[in-house]
Amino acid sequence: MTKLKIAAAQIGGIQKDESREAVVARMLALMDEAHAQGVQFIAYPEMTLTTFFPRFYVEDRAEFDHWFETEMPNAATAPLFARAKAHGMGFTFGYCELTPEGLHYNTAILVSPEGEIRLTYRKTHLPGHAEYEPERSHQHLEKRYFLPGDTGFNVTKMQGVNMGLAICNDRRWPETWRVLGLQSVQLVAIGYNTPSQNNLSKDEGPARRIYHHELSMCAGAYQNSTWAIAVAKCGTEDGNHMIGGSVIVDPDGYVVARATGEGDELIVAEADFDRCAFGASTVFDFAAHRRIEHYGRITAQTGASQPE
Ligand code: ING
Repeated sequence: MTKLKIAAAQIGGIQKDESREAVVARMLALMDEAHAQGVQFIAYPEMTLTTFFPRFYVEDRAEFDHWFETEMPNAATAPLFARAKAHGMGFTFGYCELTPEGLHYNTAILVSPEGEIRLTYRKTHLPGHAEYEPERSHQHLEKRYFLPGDTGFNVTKMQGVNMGLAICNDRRWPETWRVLGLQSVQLVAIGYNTPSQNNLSKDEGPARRIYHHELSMCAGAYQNSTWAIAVAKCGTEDGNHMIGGSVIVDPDGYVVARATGEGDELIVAEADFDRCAFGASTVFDFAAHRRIEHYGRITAQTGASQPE
């Protein structure tokens, strides 16, 4: 019987001029609150340490290198590692990574209760665009500031649970979930920063954004018999609004916990990971039911072809 008390630590807006130390203090407050409730694993959002700066255009990308971490842990985040170790808590959070080779990634790490970085994941699916596009109501320049990740989707056994990571837009792609599912994942943690307005369509506002966010999370969890945590950085950052809606989803695709606000907020659930086994051994028994001889297009094609 493997059970863990798991939590999503939703983070409200981080303003451009807010220091990493101030953000880490907010993260520590949620970690302490989680510990008081017996939480054993806590997930923080994508790019937890800084404002969502890909909304801003800058000609010389090097001007934005100050949003990136060149080592991890570092002075600003060491208190987080120390507190988690003191609490015996596993955790994950996202940050912007600048490697010694000068490569920029949108990264998330999985850290064991002993303080060991067990997974480094670099965001695969970068939404938006790389150049300034005036026709958009706001910019979304992740393709300008980050490289597509080079890690792929991996699973590691931590605290007795097969855990995997993804980041934000990744949750919208079934490939993300299935590659993790094919590694027997039991808990997928996904941080996100999702603008509440589509920058090319006035028809797509917060309600539809929340719907598609939950649809993606519930379908992914159900179709791969896994628990899932989606944790937002949300609310307003320098006048720009992002949806909240952090959720914890069970292996049947049901939301078992949901954030109610758009600020710093902890949501908690008791996860019984033995519940993954039923789906994985019946309707989603991959070995018994999948027919890979018919799936070739998924890795042979990037874009869609047209019928004759
Ligand atoms: N944000 C958004 C996300 O995928 C987005 C961007 C929203 C793309 C809605 C497509 C549709 O949640 C990030 N950071 O990926």
